[in-house]
Amino acid sequence: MGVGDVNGDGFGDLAVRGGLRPGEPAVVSVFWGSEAGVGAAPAQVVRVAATRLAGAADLQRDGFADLLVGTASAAPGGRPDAGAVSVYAGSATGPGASPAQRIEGEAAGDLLGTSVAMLGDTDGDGFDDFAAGAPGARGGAGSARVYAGGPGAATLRRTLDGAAGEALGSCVARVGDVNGDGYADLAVGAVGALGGRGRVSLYLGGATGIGPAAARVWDGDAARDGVGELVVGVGDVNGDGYADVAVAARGASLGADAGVGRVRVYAGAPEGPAAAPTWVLDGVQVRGYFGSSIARVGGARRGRHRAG
Ligand SMILES: [Ca+2]
Ligand SMILES: [Ca+2]
Ligand SMILES: [Ca+2]
Ligand SMILES: [Ca+2]
Repeated sequence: MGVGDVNGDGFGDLAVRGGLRPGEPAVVSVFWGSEAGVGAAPAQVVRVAATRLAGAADLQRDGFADLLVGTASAAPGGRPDAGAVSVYAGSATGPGASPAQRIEGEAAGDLLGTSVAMLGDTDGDGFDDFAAGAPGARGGAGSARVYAGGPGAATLRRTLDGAAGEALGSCVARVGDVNGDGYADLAVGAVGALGGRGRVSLYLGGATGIGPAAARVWDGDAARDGVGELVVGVGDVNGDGYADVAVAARGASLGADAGVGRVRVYAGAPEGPAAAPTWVLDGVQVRGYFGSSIARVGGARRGRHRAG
């Protein structure tokens, strides 16, 4: 995945996570970008039990992009599966072998780091902010946490708690600025909500950061649709200056056809995206699980607002 410019040389860099074997650390390899493209050999290798990666943000505004690594299986202080999130700070020599900051799950089974996302600047202070999901917290109600970047370590700014069984924080997503007010916004998935139908909640940024209440919720139609597993900020797909959001339902059935999958795209707008999708994309294959992965395809940023 592209992680921004980690070593500050003006070229975007790339981080690649290797496969996970039980009991063994995964390998995250960082490749420097250059005029000639991406180097063939990694410039730096970090061994961590990584489950999720996020990058392309500068938390301390020092000119170096930083890397987030979520490790839901970590056992800090002997608490199994409490999870952890590590911040690797970019520098002239790269992100360093050990994290600049490590945030640990509070209780066994919290699964903090199941999801991580750099958000951009949610409170307008010039420092990028990030979110991490702990879907196992509070007995499976789950929580999503927003951390504010700053000159030193990032600080916890907001905790969003799910209701019983919701597994809030199954995903957290960088969605950009969906309502064009200059503050980055956040989408959070809860795969267990509504008896397994799943829900995605959209929270708006503002002068005090991400708000405590969802501005919009999008509910799944049926159990096993998988709504809340994957939300992707797809940038501004219709060029109106407002960032747009894709919500996957990879398990969705179409009539009698099981597991075809569906992706709903909600267009950003001054009042935020609507309850109904702007575009609906359906898979074409039974058990094709359309929507298992969604990538933002880059393009020129036009329009009145910076959407990304
Ligand atoms: Ca930085
Ligand atoms: Ca900020
Ligand atoms: Ca906004
Ligand atoms: Ca748009």
